[in-house]
Amino acid sequence: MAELSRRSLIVGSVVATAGALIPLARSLTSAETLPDGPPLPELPELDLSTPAGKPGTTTAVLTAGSAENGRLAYNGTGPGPGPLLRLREGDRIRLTFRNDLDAPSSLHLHGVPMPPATDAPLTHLAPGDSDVREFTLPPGSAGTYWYHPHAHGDVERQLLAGLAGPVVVTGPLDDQPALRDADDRLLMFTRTGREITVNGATRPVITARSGRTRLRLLNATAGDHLLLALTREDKRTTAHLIATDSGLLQRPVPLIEILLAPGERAELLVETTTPGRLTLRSLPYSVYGAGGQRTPDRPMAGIDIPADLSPLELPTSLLPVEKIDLSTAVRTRRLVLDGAGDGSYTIDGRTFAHDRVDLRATQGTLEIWEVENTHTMDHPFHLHSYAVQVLARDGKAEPFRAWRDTVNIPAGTTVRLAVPFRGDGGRTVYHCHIAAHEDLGMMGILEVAEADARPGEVPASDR
Ligand SMILES: [Cu+2]
Repeated sequence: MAELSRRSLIVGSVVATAGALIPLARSLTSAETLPDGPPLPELPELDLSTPAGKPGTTTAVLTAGSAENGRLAYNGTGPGPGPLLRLREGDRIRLTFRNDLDAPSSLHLHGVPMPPATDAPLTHLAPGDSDVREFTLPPGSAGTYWYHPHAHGDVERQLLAGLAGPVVVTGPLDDQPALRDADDRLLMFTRTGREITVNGATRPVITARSGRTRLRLLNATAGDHLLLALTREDKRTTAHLIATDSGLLQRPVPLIEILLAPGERAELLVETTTPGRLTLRSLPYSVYGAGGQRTPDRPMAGIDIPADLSPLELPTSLLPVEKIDLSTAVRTRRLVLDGAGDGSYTIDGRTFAHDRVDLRATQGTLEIWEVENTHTMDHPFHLHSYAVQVLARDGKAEPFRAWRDTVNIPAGTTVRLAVPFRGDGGRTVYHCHIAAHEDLGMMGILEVAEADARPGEVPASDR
Protein backbone atom coordinates (compact mmCIF):
# COMPACT_ATOMS: atom_id res chain seq x y z
CA MET A 1 0.00 0.00 0.00
CA ALA A 2 2.73 2.42 1.00
CA GLU A 3 4.58 1.61 -2.16
CA LEU A 4 1.49 2.30 -4.20
CA SER A 5 0.80 5.63 -2.50
CA ARG A 6 4.35 6.77 -3.07
CA ARG A 7 4.17 5.85 -6.74
CA SER A 8 0.81 7.51 -7.12
CA LEU A 9 2.29 10.71 -5.73
CA ILE A 10 5.18 10.55 -8.13
CA VAL A 11 3.00 10.32 -11.17
CA GLY A 12 -0.09 11.92 -9.70
CA SER A 13 0.72 15.54 -10.45
CA VAL A 14 0.74 14.94 -14.18
CA VAL A 15 -1.44 12.11 -15.33
CA ALA A 16 -0.39 11.95 -18.91
CA THR A 17 -2.82 10.40 -21.31
CA ALA A 18 -2.84 10.11 -25.06
CA GLY A 19 -6.24 11.60 -25.46
CA ALA A 20 -7.00 13.86 -22.54
CA LEU A 21 -5.99 14.79 -19.04
CA ILE A 22 -7.96 12.72 -16.57
CA PRO A 23 -8.38 13.61 -12.90
CA LEU A 24 -6.55 11.14 -10.72
CA ALA A 25 -9.31 10.62 -8.17
CA ARG A 26 -11.24 7.62 -9.40
CA SER A 27 -12.05 4.53 -7.46
CA LEU A 28 -11.81 1.12 -9.00
CA THR A 29 -14.56 -1.37 -8.50
CA SER A 30 -13.67 -4.01 -5.99
CA ALA A 31 -14.59 -7.16 -7.89
CA GLU A 32 -11.62 -8.22 -9.99
CA THR A 33 -12.78 -10.34 -12.89
CA LEU A 34 -9.70 -12.11 -14.06
CA PRO A 35 -9.03 -12.39 -17.75
CA ASP A 36 -9.76 -16.00 -18.44
CA GLY A 37 -9.32 -16.23 -22.21
CA PRO A 38 -6.84 -18.00 -24.45
CA PRO A 39 -3.20 -17.00 -24.90
CA LEU A 40 -3.02 -13.70 -26.82
CA PRO A 41 -3.26 -14.66 -30.51
CA GLU A 42 -0.30 -13.53 -32.62
CA LEU A 43 -1.66 -12.15 -35.86
CA PRO A 44 -0.46 -13.75 -39.10
CA GLU A 45 1.96 -11.57 -41.04
CA LEU A 46 1.12 -10.37 -44.53
CA ASP A 47 3.31 -12.07 -47.15
CA LEU A 48 5.87 -9.67 -48.58
CA SER A 49 7.93 -10.37 -51.66
CA THR A 50 10.61 -8.64 -53.65
CA PRO A 51 9.90 -8.98 -57.36
CA ALA A 52 12.75 -9.77 -59.73
CA GLY A 53 13.86 -6.64 -61.57
CA LYS A 54 12.60 -4.30 -58.83
CA PRO A 55 15.23 -4.56 -56.09
CA GLY A 56 14.49 -2.47 -53.04
CA THR A 57 10.75 -2.65 -53.52
CA THR A 58 8.56 -4.93 -51.46
CA THR A 59 5.20 -5.98 -52.80
CA ALA A 60 2.12 -7.23 -50.99
CA VAL A 61 -1.54 -7.81 -51.74
CA LEU A 62 -4.53 -7.14 -49.52
CA THR A 63 -7.90 -8.41 -50.68
CA ALA A 64 -11.13 -7.42 -48.94
CA GLY A 65 -13.68 -10.19 -49.26
CA SER A 66 -16.38 -12.08 -47.48
CA ALA A 67 -15.62 -14.58 -44.73
CA GLU A 68 -17.60 -17.07 -42.68
CA ASN A 69 -20.81 -16.19 -40.84
CA GLY A 70 -21.52 -13.13 -42.95
CA ARG A 71 -18.34 -11.42 -41.86
CA LEU A 72 -15.74 -9.63 -43.98
CA ALA A 73 -11.98 -10.14 -43.92
CA TYR A 74 -8.70 -9.15 -45.52
CA ASN A 75 -7.04 -12.12 -47.24
CA GLY A 76 -9.52 -14.48 -45.62
CA THR A 77 -8.10 -14.09 -42.11
CA GLY A 78 -10.32 -14.02 -39.11
CA PRO A 79 -12.39 -14.01 -37.08
CA GLY A 80 -9.80 -11.51 -35.76
CA PRO A 81 -8.07 -8.62 -37.51
CA GLY A 82 -6.44 -8.73 -40.93
CA PRO A 83 -2.80 -9.78 -41.38
CA LEU A 84 -0.01 -7.72 -39.82
CA LEU A 85 1.87 -5.58 -42.31
CA ARG A 86 5.38 -5.49 -40.84
CA LEU A 87 7.70 -2.93 -42.40
CA ARG A 88 10.98 -1.16 -41.75
CA GLU A 89 11.96 2.52 -42.03
CA GLY A 90 13.42 3.08 -45.47
CA ASP A 91 11.37 0.31 -47.10
CA ARG A 92 9.73 1.05 -50.40
CA ILE A 93 6.47 -0.84 -50.66
CA ARG A 94 4.11 -1.50 -53.52
CA LEU A 95 0.78 -2.52 -52.06
CA THR A 96 -2.06 -3.85 -54.17
CA PHE A 97 -5.57 -3.58 -52.83
CA ARG A 98 -8.33 -5.66 -54.37
CA ASN A 99 -12.00 -5.16 -53.58
CA ASP A 100 -13.81 -8.51 -53.65
CA LEU A 101 -16.75 -7.17 -51.63
CA ASP A 102 -20.16 -6.64 -53.19
CA ALA A 103 -19.98 -2.94 -52.24
CA PRO A 104 -17.55 -0.09 -52.93
CA SER A 105 -14.52 -0.06 -50.63
CA SER A 106 -11.05 1.43 -50.36
CA LEU A 107 -7.88 0.92 -48.37
CA HIS A 108 -6.60 3.62 -46.00
CA LEU A 109 -3.25 3.15 -44.24
CA HIS A 110 -4.13 5.12 -41.13
CA GLY A 111 -1.24 7.32 -40.00
CA VAL A 112 1.38 5.80 -42.31
CA PRO A 113 3.18 8.81 -43.84
CA MET A 114 2.18 9.24 -47.47
CA PRO A 115 1.08 12.09 -49.73
CA PRO A 116 -2.62 12.78 -50.36
CA ALA A 117 -2.42 11.45 -53.93
CA THR A 118 -1.12 8.08 -52.67
CA ASP A 119 -3.58 7.87 -49.78
CA ALA A 120 -6.44 8.87 -52.13
CA PRO A 121 -9.12 8.88 -49.41
CA LEU A 122 -11.81 10.11 -51.82
CA THR A 123 -11.34 7.26 -54.30
CA HIS A 124 -13.66 4.30 -53.86
CA LEU A 125 -13.15 1.07 -55.73
CA ALA A 126 -16.09 -0.71 -57.32
CA PRO A 127 -16.55 -4.44 -56.61
CA GLY A 128 -13.92 -6.42 -58.53
CA ASP A 129 -11.57 -3.46 -58.98
CA SER A 130 -8.06 -3.12 -57.63
CA ASP A 131 -5.49 -0.38 -57.25
CA VAL A 132 -1.82 -0.06 -56.33
CA ARG A 133 -0.08 2.39 -54.04
CA GLU A 134 3.66 2.74 -53.78
CA PHE A 135 5.39 4.64 -51.00
CA THR A 136 8.64 4.84 -49.01
CA LEU A 137 8.78 4.90 -45.22
CA PRO A 138 10.84 7.92 -44.13
CA PRO A 139 13.37 7.96 -41.26
CA GLY A 140 11.66 8.42 -37.91
CA SER A 141 8.43 6.75 -39.03
CA ALA A 142 8.76 3.67 -36.82
CA GLY A 143 5.50 3.14 -34.98
CA THR A 144 2.14 1.39 -34.82
CA TYR A 145 -0.44 2.08 -37.50
CA TRP A 146 -3.37 0.29 -39.11
CA TYR A 147 -5.37 -0.13 -42.28
CA HIS A 148 -9.11 -0.05 -42.83
CA PRO A 149 -11.75 0.84 -45.45
CA HIS A 150 -12.57 4.49 -46.18
CA ALA A 151 -15.69 4.14 -48.33
CA HIS A 152 -17.71 7.07 -47.04
CA GLY A 153 -21.19 6.08 -45.89
CA ASP A 154 -20.28 2.41 -45.38
CA VAL A 155 -17.19 2.61 -43.14
CA GLU A 156 -18.89 1.59 -39.91
CA ARG A 157 -20.53 -1.50 -41.43
CA GLN A 158 -17.28 -2.66 -43.04
CA LEU A 159 -15.22 -2.06 -39.89
CA LEU A 160 -17.69 -3.85 -37.63
CA ALA A 161 -17.84 -6.75 -40.08
CA GLY A 162 -14.10 -7.32 -39.62
CA LEU A 163 -12.16 -5.11 -42.04
CA ALA A 164 -9.19 -3.75 -40.11
CA GLY A 165 -5.57 -4.80 -39.79
CA PRO A 166 -2.39 -3.61 -38.07
CA VAL A 167 0.81 -2.07 -39.46
CA VAL A 168 4.06 -2.10 -37.46
CA VAL A 169 7.04 -0.12 -38.71
CA THR A 170 10.37 -0.65 -36.97
CA GLY A 171 13.52 1.47 -37.12
CA PRO A 172 17.03 1.79 -35.69
CA LEU A 173 15.78 2.71 -32.21
CA ASP A 174 14.04 -0.63 -31.95
CA ASP A 175 17.51 -2.23 -32.12
CA GLN A 176 18.64 -0.52 -28.89
CA PRO A 177 18.80 -3.13 -26.11
CA ALA A 178 16.20 -1.34 -23.97
CA LEU A 179 13.62 -1.80 -26.72
CA ARG A 180 15.04 -4.82 -28.53
CA ASP A 181 15.03 -6.98 -25.40
CA ALA A 182 11.52 -6.00 -24.33
CA ASP A 183 8.71 -8.46 -25.03
CA ASP A 184 6.99 -6.68 -27.94
CA ARG A 185 3.23 -7.37 -28.04
CA LEU A 186 0.62 -5.91 -30.34
CA LEU A 187 -2.87 -5.58 -28.87
CA MET A 188 -5.43 -4.60 -31.47
CA PHE A 189 -8.87 -3.82 -30.09
CA THR A 190 -11.87 -4.44 -32.32
CA ARG A 191 -15.52 -4.84 -31.56
CA THR A 192 -17.22 -8.08 -32.45
CA GLY A 193 -20.88 -7.92 -31.54
CA ARG A 194 -21.14 -6.96 -27.87
CA GLU A 195 -17.54 -7.81 -27.04
CA ILE A 196 -14.43 -5.73 -27.50
CA THR A 197 -11.81 -8.28 -28.39
CA VAL A 198 -8.00 -8.19 -28.42
CA ASN A 199 -6.47 -9.66 -31.59
CA GLY A 200 -9.85 -11.31 -32.06
CA ALA A 201 -9.85 -13.04 -28.63
CA THR A 202 -11.93 -12.30 -25.57
CA ARG A 203 -9.84 -11.43 -22.47
CA PRO A 204 -6.65 -13.11 -23.72
CA VAL A 205 -3.65 -13.69 -21.51
CA ILE A 206 -0.02 -12.83 -22.23
CA THR A 207 2.76 -14.72 -20.50
CA ALA A 208 5.61 -12.23 -20.16
CA ARG A 209 8.89 -13.30 -21.76
CA SER A 210 11.06 -10.40 -20.58
CA GLY A 211 11.45 -8.14 -17.55
CA ARG A 212 9.84 -5.39 -19.57
CA THR A 213 6.85 -5.75 -21.86
CA ARG A 214 6.12 -3.36 -24.71
CA LEU A 215 2.40 -3.07 -25.35
CA ARG A 216 1.45 -1.65 -28.75
CA LEU A 217 -2.16 -0.64 -28.11
CA LEU A 218 -4.32 -0.02 -31.18
CA ASN A 219 -7.93 1.09 -30.91
CA ALA A 220 -9.45 -0.23 -34.14
CA THR A 221 -13.02 -0.22 -32.87
CA ALA A 222 -15.59 1.68 -34.90
CA GLY A 223 -16.46 3.95 -31.98
CA ASP A 224 -15.42 2.78 -28.51
CA HIS A 225 -13.31 5.05 -26.34
CA LEU A 226 -11.03 2.96 -24.12
CA LEU A 227 -9.65 4.38 -20.87
CA LEU A 228 -6.94 1.80 -20.23
CA ALA A 229 -5.05 1.05 -17.02
CA LEU A 230 -2.97 -1.80 -15.66
CA THR A 231 -3.89 -3.16 -12.26
CA ARG A 232 -2.46 -5.66 -9.84
CA GLU A 233 -4.88 -6.93 -7.24
CA ASP A 234 -7.20 -4.02 -8.06
CA LYS A 235 -4.52 -1.37 -7.60
CA ARG A 236 -3.20 0.60 -10.49
CA THR A 237 0.41 0.27 -11.53
CA THR A 238 2.57 2.75 -13.40
CA ALA A 239 3.50 2.21 -17.02
CA HIS A 240 5.61 4.37 -19.35
CA LEU A 241 4.25 5.84 -22.54
CA ILE A 242 6.93 5.66 -25.24
CA ALA A 243 4.97 6.33 -28.42
CA THR A 244 1.73 7.89 -29.62
CA ASP A 245 0.08 7.71 -33.04
CA SER A 246 2.94 8.92 -35.14
CA GLY A 247 5.86 7.32 -33.38
CA LEU A 248 8.24 7.56 -30.47
CA LEU A 249 8.40 10.25 -27.80
CA GLN A 250 11.55 12.04 -26.62
CA ARG A 251 11.58 10.06 -23.41
CA PRO A 252 9.26 7.69 -21.55
CA VAL A 253 6.38 9.43 -19.77
CA PRO A 254 5.06 7.73 -16.59
CA LEU A 255 1.30 7.33 -16.39
CA ILE A 256 -1.35 5.33 -14.59
CA GLU A 257 -4.06 5.43 -17.25
CA ILE A 258 -4.42 6.33 -20.88
CA LEU A 259 -7.42 7.29 -22.96
CA LEU A 260 -7.33 5.69 -26.38
CA ALA A 261 -10.01 7.11 -28.66
CA PRO A 262 -11.16 5.21 -31.77
CA GLY A 263 -8.29 5.22 -34.28
CA GLU A 264 -5.60 6.11 -31.72
CA ARG A 265 -2.49 4.13 -30.84
CA ALA A 266 -0.13 4.22 -27.87
CA GLU A 267 2.88 2.16 -26.87
CA LEU A 268 3.61 1.42 -23.23
CA LEU A 269 6.58 -0.12 -21.49
CA VAL A 270 5.48 -2.16 -18.49
CA GLU A 271 7.82 -3.59 -15.86
CA THR A 272 7.21 -7.33 -15.70
CA THR A 273 9.59 -8.65 -13.07
CA THR A 274 7.38 -9.13 -10.00
CA PRO A 275 5.71 -12.52 -10.40
CA GLY A 276 1.92 -12.54 -10.50
CA ARG A 277 -0.84 -11.21 -12.68
CA LEU A 278 -1.38 -7.77 -14.19
CA THR A 279 -4.76 -6.96 -15.66
CA LEU A 280 -5.21 -4.53 -18.52
CA ARG A 281 -8.63 -3.03 -18.04
CA SER A 282 -10.89 -0.52 -19.63
CA LEU A 283 -12.04 1.80 -16.84
CA PRO A 284 -15.40 3.55 -16.72
CA TYR A 285 -15.41 6.51 -19.10
CA SER A 286 -18.14 8.81 -20.32
CA VAL A 287 -18.02 10.32 -23.80
CA TYR A 288 -20.81 12.65 -22.62
CA GLY A 289 -18.67 14.65 -20.20
CA ALA A 290 -18.68 14.50 -16.41
CA GLY A 291 -21.89 12.98 -15.09
CA GLY A 292 -22.68 11.23 -18.36
CA GLN A 293 -23.34 7.52 -18.81
CA ARG A 294 -20.06 5.67 -18.29
CA THR A 295 -18.83 2.48 -19.86
CA PRO A 296 -18.47 -0.52 -17.50
CA ASP A 297 -15.15 -1.44 -15.88
CA ARG A 298 -13.98 -4.27 -18.16
CA PRO A 299 -10.94 -6.53 -17.96
CA MET A 300 -9.45 -6.65 -21.46
CA ALA A 301 -6.34 -8.82 -21.12
CA GLY A 302 -4.07 -10.38 -18.52
CA ILE A 303 -0.29 -10.42 -18.23
CA ASP A 304 1.07 -13.38 -16.30
CA ILE A 305 4.56 -12.72 -14.97
CA PRO A 306 6.59 -15.82 -14.22
CA ALA A 307 9.42 -15.84 -11.66
CA ASP A 308 13.01 -15.12 -12.66
CA LEU A 309 12.57 -12.51 -15.39
CA SER A 310 15.57 -10.19 -15.21
CA PRO A 311 14.97 -6.43 -14.94
CA LEU A 312 15.46 -4.48 -18.15
CA GLU A 313 16.46 -0.84 -18.00
CA LEU A 314 14.02 1.83 -19.06
CA PRO A 315 15.39 3.81 -22.01
CA THR A 316 16.34 7.33 -20.93
CA SER A 317 15.85 8.96 -24.30
CA LEU A 318 14.07 7.91 -27.45
CA LEU A 319 13.52 10.11 -30.52
CA PRO A 320 13.72 13.93 -30.52
CA VAL A 321 10.28 15.43 -31.13
CA GLU A 322 10.62 18.80 -32.83
CA LYS A 323 9.53 21.91 -30.99
CA ILE A 324 7.56 23.78 -33.62
CA ASP A 325 8.25 27.52 -33.91
CA LEU A 326 4.72 28.82 -33.56
CA SER A 327 5.74 32.37 -34.54
CA THR A 328 5.89 31.12 -38.14
CA ALA A 329 2.19 30.18 -38.23
CA VAL A 330 0.43 31.80 -41.18
CA ARG A 331 -3.04 31.63 -39.61
CA THR A 332 -5.18 30.36 -36.77
CA ARG A 333 -8.44 28.69 -37.78
CA ARG A 334 -11.32 27.44 -35.73
CA LEU A 335 -13.13 24.24 -36.69
CA VAL A 336 -16.40 23.44 -34.94
CA LEU A 337 -17.62 19.87 -34.43
CA ASP A 338 -21.31 19.43 -33.72
CA GLY A 339 -24.34 17.23 -34.19
CA ALA A 340 -27.38 18.38 -36.11
CA GLY A 341 -30.86 17.68 -34.76
CA ASP A 342 -31.63 15.34 -37.67
CA GLY A 343 -29.05 12.71 -36.67
CA SER A 344 -26.31 13.98 -38.93
CA TYR A 345 -22.95 15.25 -37.67
CA THR A 346 -21.25 18.41 -38.88
CA ILE A 347 -17.96 20.25 -39.09
CA ASP A 348 -18.40 24.02 -39.33
CA GLY A 349 -22.14 23.57 -39.63
CA ARG A 350 -22.22 21.33 -42.67
CA THR A 351 -22.09 17.68 -43.58
CA PHE A 352 -19.56 16.15 -45.96
CA ALA A 353 -19.80 16.88 -49.67
CA HIS A 354 -17.58 14.89 -52.03
CA ASP A 355 -16.90 17.78 -54.44
CA ARG A 356 -16.60 20.72 -52.03
CA VAL A 357 -13.23 21.93 -50.73
CA ASP A 358 -13.79 23.10 -47.15
CA LEU A 359 -10.31 24.31 -46.20
CA ARG A 360 -7.45 25.58 -48.34
CA ALA A 361 -3.87 25.69 -47.11
CA THR A 362 -0.41 25.99 -48.67
CA GLN A 363 2.34 23.38 -48.72
CA GLY A 364 5.27 24.28 -46.47
CA THR A 365 3.26 26.52 -44.15
CA LEU A 366 2.27 26.10 -40.51
CA GLU A 367 -1.27 26.65 -39.26
CA ILE A 368 -2.81 26.59 -35.80
CA TRP A 369 -6.14 24.79 -35.67
CA GLU A 370 -8.49 25.30 -32.76
CA VAL A 371 -10.87 22.37 -32.91
CA GLU A 372 -13.92 23.16 -30.83
CA ASN A 373 -16.48 20.52 -29.90
CA THR A 374 -19.83 22.19 -29.22
CA HIS A 375 -21.60 18.82 -29.24
CA THR A 376 -22.66 16.77 -26.23
CA MET A 377 -20.21 13.92 -26.84
CA ASP A 378 -16.50 13.38 -27.55
CA HIS A 379 -15.31 13.23 -31.16
CA PRO A 380 -11.85 11.88 -32.12
CA PHE A 381 -10.50 14.21 -34.82
CA HIS A 382 -8.36 12.59 -37.54
CA LEU A 383 -6.36 14.38 -40.23
CA HIS A 384 -4.87 12.41 -43.13
CA SER A 385 -1.32 12.90 -44.53
CA TYR A 386 -0.19 15.68 -42.13
CA ALA A 387 0.83 14.80 -38.57
CA VAL A 388 -0.10 17.31 -35.87
CA GLN A 389 1.03 18.23 -32.37
CA VAL A 390 -1.38 19.06 -29.57
CA LEU A 391 -0.50 22.45 -28.04
CA ALA A 392 -3.25 22.81 -25.44
CA ARG A 393 -6.50 21.23 -24.32
CA ASP A 394 -9.07 23.76 -23.16
CA GLY A 395 -6.30 26.29 -22.51
CA LYS A 396 -4.13 23.84 -20.58
CA ALA A 397 -0.71 23.34 -22.16
CA GLU A 398 0.08 19.80 -23.27
CA PRO A 399 2.65 18.32 -20.83
CA PHE A 400 4.83 16.67 -23.50
CA ARG A 401 5.39 16.91 -27.25
CA ALA A 402 4.18 14.17 -29.56
CA TRP A 403 3.19 13.73 -33.20
CA ARG A 404 -0.32 12.46 -33.70
CA ASP A 405 -2.89 11.78 -36.39
CA THR A 406 -5.95 11.27 -34.16
CA VAL A 407 -6.84 13.56 -31.25
CA ASN A 408 -9.87 13.17 -29.01
CA ILE A 409 -11.86 16.39 -28.63
CA PRO A 410 -13.94 15.92 -25.46
CA ALA A 411 -17.52 17.23 -25.38
CA GLY A 412 -17.65 20.97 -24.78
CA THR A 413 -13.90 21.57 -25.10
CA THR A 414 -11.44 23.11 -27.55
CA VAL A 415 -8.11 21.53 -28.48
CA ARG A 416 -5.37 23.63 -30.04
CA LEU A 417 -3.20 21.92 -32.67
CA ALA A 418 -0.06 22.82 -34.60
CA VAL A 419 -0.56 21.65 -38.20
CA PRO A 420 2.54 21.87 -40.41
CA PHE A 421 1.87 21.05 -44.09
CA ARG A 422 5.05 19.17 -44.92
CA GLY A 423 5.66 16.94 -47.88
CA ASP A 424 3.45 16.96 -50.93
CA GLY A 425 0.30 19.01 -51.29
CA GLY A 426 -2.95 17.63 -52.56
CA ARG A 427 -6.54 16.99 -51.64
CA THR A 428 -7.25 15.05 -48.46
CA VAL A 429 -9.74 14.75 -45.61
CA TYR A 430 -10.21 15.40 -41.90
CA HIS A 431 -13.00 13.71 -39.98
CA CYS A 432 -14.33 12.20 -36.79
CA HIS A 433 -13.03 8.66 -36.25
CA ILE A 434 -16.25 7.36 -34.79
CA ALA A 435 -17.09 5.65 -38.05
CA ALA A 436 -20.85 6.24 -37.81
CA HIS A 437 -20.25 9.98 -37.37
CA GLU A 438 -17.99 10.11 -40.41
CA ASP A 439 -20.57 8.16 -42.42
CA LEU A 440 -23.25 10.63 -41.28
CA GLY A 441 -21.36 13.70 -42.40
CA MET A 442 -18.59 14.60 -39.94
CA MET A 443 -15.85 14.97 -42.55
CA GLY A 444 -14.39 17.78 -44.61
CA ILE A 445 -11.99 18.20 -47.52
CA LEU A 446 -8.66 19.99 -47.16
CA GLU A 447 -6.76 21.11 -50.22
CA VAL A 448 -3.07 21.87 -49.73
CA ALA A 449 -1.77 23.89 -52.70
CA GLU A 450 1.73 23.13 -53.96
CA ALA A 451 3.96 26.03 -52.96
CA ASP A 452 6.35 26.04 -55.91
CA ALA A 453 6.03 28.91 -58.34
CA ARG A 454 5.44 27.78 -61.92
CA PRO A 455 8.39 28.03 -64.30
CA GLY A 456 8.90 31.61 -65.47
CA GLU A 457 7.05 33.11 -62.55
CA VAL A 458 8.91 35.30 -60.10
CA PRO A 459 7.40 35.52 -56.64
CA ALA A 460 6.65 39.14 -55.70
CA SER A 461 8.93 38.89 -52.67
CA ASP A 462 11.99 38.20 -54.85
CA ARG A 463 11.65 41.28 -57.05
CU1 LIG B 1 -17.71 11.88 -33.81
